[in-house]
Amino acid sequence: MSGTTTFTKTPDWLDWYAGPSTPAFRVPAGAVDAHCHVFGPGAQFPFAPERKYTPCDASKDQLFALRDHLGFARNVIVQATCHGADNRAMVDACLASQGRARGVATVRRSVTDAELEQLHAAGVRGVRFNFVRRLVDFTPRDELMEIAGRIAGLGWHVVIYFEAQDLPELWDFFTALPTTVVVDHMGRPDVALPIDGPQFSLFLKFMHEHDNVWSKVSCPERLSRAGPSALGGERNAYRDVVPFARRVVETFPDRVLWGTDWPHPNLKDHMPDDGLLVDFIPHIAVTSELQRGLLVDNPMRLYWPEESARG
Ligand code: 0GY
Repeated sequence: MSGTTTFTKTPDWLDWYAGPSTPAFRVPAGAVDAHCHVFGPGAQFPFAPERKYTPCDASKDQLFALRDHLGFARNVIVQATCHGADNRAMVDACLASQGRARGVATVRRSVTDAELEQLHAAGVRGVRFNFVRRLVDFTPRDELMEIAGRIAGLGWHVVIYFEAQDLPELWDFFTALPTTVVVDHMGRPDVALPIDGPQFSLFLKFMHEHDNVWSKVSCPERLSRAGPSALGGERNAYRDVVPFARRVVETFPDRVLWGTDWPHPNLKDHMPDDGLLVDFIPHIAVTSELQRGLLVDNPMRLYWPEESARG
């Protein structure tokens, strides 16, 4: 027996977009793609038994090729739920990056201090707590709070992923976290609702009242109802998400991050052209100063503080 497991993708799963276009927008020198993943390859890094989906392979070399094609300098590789708390694929990518990737891990209460230190040495700077029910099983809050207390000592932060309708119920837990807290994809607002309505206002209040809370203004392709259709030939996709992301960028310019979300797990309707996603950036960060904060200064402060001018 070779011991190698082969995996079959979840039905209807769309592979990542091969041959992405060259963005019209040139990201500033030193830009960081602060939300992306690696999947396997499954033959080398098997997917976790408890996963809720089986992805296509998306290797570190393919991620680094995309980084270079889009003009980014660095990546933050976020542990995807299909790998559970087995961080080996993410760690392997960080170690191979020659210092150009940091990681966000998933750990369980049973993780040892030595394992946390190993993750730190590999480039991990945060843990991800996922509250999206289609992606993970429930983890008791006391377990998560215990992990947060332990990783706080390493100077790490907590990345949280949740759906907008769950913020009220999660508020007390989130606001008790002892670290910097980074929200994935603006807390997944329903962009068909008014930007000044109760749902998005609660998210803005969350950031206003807690200056340890940051947000990724990522994933327009997940949030959009309008989809990727371009207006008049302009590279102007996902325009219904623009007011939401722009509001967050302009209100909290020092606490925002941006990422491709490559290889875009769980998309079944359309797979974005990552070049078009980069061209979303100047619509939400409309000055070069905002763009520099979003793409360089903020992620450097969080993930490479030792190299950051403002660290
Ligand atoms: C994302 C979004 C999703 C999936 C995951 O770890 C994951 O499986 O994050 C999703 O399905 O919405 O940020 O990649």
